[in-house]
Amino acid sequence: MISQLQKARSAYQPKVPAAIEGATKLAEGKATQSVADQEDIKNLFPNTYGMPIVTFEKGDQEAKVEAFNVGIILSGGQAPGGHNVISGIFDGIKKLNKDSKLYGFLGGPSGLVDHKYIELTSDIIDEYRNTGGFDIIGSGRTKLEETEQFDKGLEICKQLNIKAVIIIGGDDSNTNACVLAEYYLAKNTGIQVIGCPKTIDGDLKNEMIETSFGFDTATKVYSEVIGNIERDANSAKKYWHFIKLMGRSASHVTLECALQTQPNVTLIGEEVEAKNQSLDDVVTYIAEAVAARAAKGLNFGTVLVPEGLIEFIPAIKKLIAELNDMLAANQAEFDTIADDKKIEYVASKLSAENAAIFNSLPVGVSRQLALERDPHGNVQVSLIETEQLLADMVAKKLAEWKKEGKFVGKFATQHHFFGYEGRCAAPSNFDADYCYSLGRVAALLIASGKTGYMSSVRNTTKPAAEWLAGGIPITAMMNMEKRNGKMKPVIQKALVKLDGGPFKYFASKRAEWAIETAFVYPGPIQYFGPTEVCDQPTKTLILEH
Ligand code: FBP
Repeated sequence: MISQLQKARSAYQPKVPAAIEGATKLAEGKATQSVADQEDIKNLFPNTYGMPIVTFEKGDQEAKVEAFNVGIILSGGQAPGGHNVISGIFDGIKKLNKDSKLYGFLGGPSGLVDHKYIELTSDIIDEYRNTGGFDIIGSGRTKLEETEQFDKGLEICKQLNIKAVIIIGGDDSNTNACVLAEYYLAKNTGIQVIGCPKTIDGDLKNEMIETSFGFDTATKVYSEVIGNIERDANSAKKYWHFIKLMGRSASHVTLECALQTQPNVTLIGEEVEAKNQSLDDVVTYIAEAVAARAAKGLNFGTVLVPEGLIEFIPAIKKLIAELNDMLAANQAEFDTIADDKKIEYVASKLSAENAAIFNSLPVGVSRQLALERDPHGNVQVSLIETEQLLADMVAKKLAEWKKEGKFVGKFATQHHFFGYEGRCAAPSNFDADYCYSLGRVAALLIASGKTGYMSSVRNTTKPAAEWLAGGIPITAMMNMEKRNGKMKPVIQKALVKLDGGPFKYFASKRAEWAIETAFVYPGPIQYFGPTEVCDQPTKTLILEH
């Protein structure tokens, strides 16, 4: 059974750039170079480096294209709109030749390696149009980086006569897509690899990729509930709500939600790092806002905390960097240590300075930092309860201030973490249109023989008909970074720019939002109704462009 909304929503026809509605022609721009470390990236990607940016323009007549088969992979965390990327690819390849076929590799990149797949037919695709989730084929976090994995992938592609693999993923997965494209090209396999920019975190973006899909919907869902909490806070007038928001590293989600809901305090990890703040500085900053409102009789408020905050605090960042190197160098020995002795072992291997910081952290936090990593080697920040940690530390500070007469109010807290709630929401009109268009463009890139490209749809603050469609060489987004103790080519992560429009606007308003009750209640995503209610892009996009 499906809900009434899903039923109505399945009939929605996503909007696409006018340029790709009918026949298209390809325009090639100038050669590109990587954002940094050009020599290293060029040496590592001799076949896919320097390719031009390409754009699809309105053409005169539909080119005759032979039927071709495509395999798709969903990689990493869920993001609203994944099903629309897939339906866009499906419609795109069928439009080029109705005998083309789409295969979905199951459970993420491992599906390619383990030869687990299904053919996606129109019956299946129709069930999933405009729905949230990645359940059509499932996702996973297996890292595609070994040549044996690539060769296993090649076997199944040959068996299914697959011309191209599309990897729908974040920065790490698209980096791997490029490595795979390079490998298949170097081996002359004839198999193309195309990437699509996915992540609710919003940190896979640059001049040519304006936003990653899912960010729009997820931040609208979080903003709806933050608004509801603000209204509750303003009604009951007795709690400070500490709300942690997903975004493993960058604080884009938190910043966007702040722009939408105008909470009292918003922490931005990138600023904490730039100002070289300690955990105590952050706690003092929050406590000052609480005390200032208390002085006006306002013993309630909202604090937004980005999930990645901990990693931006310079002292902790240094600690994590040493932990990464130390664990990479001592992995074999580390694996032999009994679980209850691991924390002690880690502390004994750190420099005195970092060991002192490590030992000063609450046990839950040090455990997370030292022991629990995802397959890409990232700290799993979503498991660290920063919102609770900060609320407790602010309470302690305010108790001291009370004794000194610096704080006159009451301080009671509630904690929330919003992340998973937004990752599978039914895509907003923006994400439904954007994702479907990304899929259609990916199909065109394949038909044009491109490999090592990411599907790109730009000009997204304008109506969809005016969006620009094309492809960006993935190598153009790369630089060298240390991962698991080694320098690796990776897509440069887009962090919040402190001199960018969204942060500057927020910074100009936050003093007022801290003291006043300037809350905004955005309400739920609207799928049907006036365009100014239903089709608004994020404030981040508007302020950036
Ligand atoms: P992607 O970068 O793969 O899109 O995932 C992002 C994210 O949603 C982060 O915001 C969060 O820290 C992480 O995934 C949680 O991962 P998991 O789903 O494995 O718990």
